[in-house]
Amino acid sequence: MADPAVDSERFRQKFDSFSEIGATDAGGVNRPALSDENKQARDRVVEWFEDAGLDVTIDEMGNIFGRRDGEEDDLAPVLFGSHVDSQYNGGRFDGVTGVLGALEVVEALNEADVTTRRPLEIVCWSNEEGVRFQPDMLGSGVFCDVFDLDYAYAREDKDGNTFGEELERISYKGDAPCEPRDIHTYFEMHVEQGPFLEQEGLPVAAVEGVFGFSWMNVTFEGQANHAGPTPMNMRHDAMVATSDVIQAVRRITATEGTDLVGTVGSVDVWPNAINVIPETVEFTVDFRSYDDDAVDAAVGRIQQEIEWAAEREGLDYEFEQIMRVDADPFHEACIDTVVAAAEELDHNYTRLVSGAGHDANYLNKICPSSMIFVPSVDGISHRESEFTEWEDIVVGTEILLEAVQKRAAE
Ligand code: HGY
Ligand code: MN
Ligand code: MN
Repeated sequence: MADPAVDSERFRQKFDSFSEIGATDAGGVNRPALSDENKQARDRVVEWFEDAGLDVTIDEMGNIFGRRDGEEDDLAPVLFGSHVDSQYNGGRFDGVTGVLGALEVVEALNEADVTTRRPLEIVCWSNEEGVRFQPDMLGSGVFCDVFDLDYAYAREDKDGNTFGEELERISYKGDAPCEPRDIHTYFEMHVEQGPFLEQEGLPVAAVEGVFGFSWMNVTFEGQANHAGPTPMNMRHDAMVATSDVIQAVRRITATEGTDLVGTVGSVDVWPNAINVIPETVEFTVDFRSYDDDAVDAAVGRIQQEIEWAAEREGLDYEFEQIMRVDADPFHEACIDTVVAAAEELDHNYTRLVSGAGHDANYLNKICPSSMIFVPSVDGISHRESEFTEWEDIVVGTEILLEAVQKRAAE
């Protein structure tokens, strides 16, 4: 009997047809969590999981699991997968590479008629991106007891729709409990979303851990007034305070820690009119670092900057830290399994830390976990032009196949 092998053509046909769901004209995808396009993607995942002979379960958070029996079925499974929700006008490789890569691993084992000692489960997590419903990694976060179900169901998008309502609307509010259970190992293959693999000319990385990060929401409340007659010393301009804080984010990243990054990615202005002094500005702040002390120091400093900016402008303000996930090294034995797989398959590799958050951040709290990265062309992600060379995805999937078999034999 032949060894299980990745079938590049079979995998690529699936990947290319999956990329047509919610496709944008510029070559990306628009499949935000629980949207109609996300439902179409989910339906396709369920269809393909079933076609591969998997026993499909949907849990209370809409996480989709496909189970493949092992010889000793009562042993804790090896779990592997990622997500298919996307950014608004995001890339078609983010998340999907890991879900369809996991499916290809199952197809390869099916084709070779191999039954692993431990059962296998592949998974598609809900709301990893956190753009429509904050915070991100919500489905895996409830699964790992980081968030409770009621909190998750109550999260609202900008139109006031709740996560629970939208999950019901797309018929993915499953019955299976979404809670921690005994998992032997979690693997996640994902595009790097940064420049390092391409710069090193390498096809794959064993991921050693993920940055810690903080997501914050800030609202400044000033006074709308006419942009013409209102003297400058009588203004309470929420936009001026916001611009002070945005500059402070950049200053803090230059002076706290060594790998700290900071972003103000979303700004909503009211009434948002050319001749009206902005009354309300609501914006987000995202700080990340592999050094949690640097993240905490940055959060403390930006809170102070927010207070000072409000005082200067005579504004009220609200500050909320909506999520804080710690920097976590992955499990050494799992990292070593990925390295051993790369070496056995004779692929050059490196070891990297992830600046992007992943569901593996949370799985790492309940079971030994690690990740496999494949390169992002020009280091681009969260943009429609996100791209990864197909042969790199095949290399990553071959390593995932090998690593899964190793851990499933333990
Ligand atoms: O924000 C992140 O790093 C991930 O895309 N949710
Ligand atoms: Mn992702
Ligand atoms: Mn992403």
